[in-house]
Amino acid sequence: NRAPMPLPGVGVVTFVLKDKSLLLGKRHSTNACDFAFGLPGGHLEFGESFEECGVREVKEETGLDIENVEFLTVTNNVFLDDPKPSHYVVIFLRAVPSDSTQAPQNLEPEKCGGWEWYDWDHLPEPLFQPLKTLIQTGFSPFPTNSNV
Ligand code: 8DG
Ligand code: MG
Ligand code: MG
Repeated sequence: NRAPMPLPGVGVVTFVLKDKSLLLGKRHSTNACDFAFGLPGGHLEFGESFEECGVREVKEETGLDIENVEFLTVTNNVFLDDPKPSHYVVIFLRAVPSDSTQAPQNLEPEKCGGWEWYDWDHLPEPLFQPLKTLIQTGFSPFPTNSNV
């Protein structure tokens, strides 16, 4: 008669790339005065492809339309010691804005303090932990032989 084991969640997040910049949002955490910079993204819905989920979440959270959506990598993020323990398999995608002049909008102000383009060489701090961990491995979301 034990409680069922929780299952890991699946998150899909997207590096939206513009020149040498990427889109980051200031996430509010459960602790009201706490925040971290994260990518647009959310939970994979039943029946969705990774790309469909990435396009949908970027649109819902920022209003931006994206294209050239590509899978980059996947990480396993286990945070058992957090106040609210979590386990997410996170799919990282990259994409470019369909219209590079379109400005991001903060469509979920209860979750996010706003979206901005940040230069890859001057990323804001603190980064959301799973993103920080990935970047610390030397990972770059930019295509190797081009400026996006
Ligand atoms: P939804 O209801 O819109 O589906 O979900 P959401 O409220 O937008 O979920 P989210 O927290 O933005 O993303 C789901 C999980 O993905 C998040 O709790 C943990 C994981 N995740 C990472 N790294 C990142 C990241 O850089 N950005 C986002 N948005 N989520 C991330 O592990
Ligand atoms: Mg989200
Ligand atoms: Mg969302």
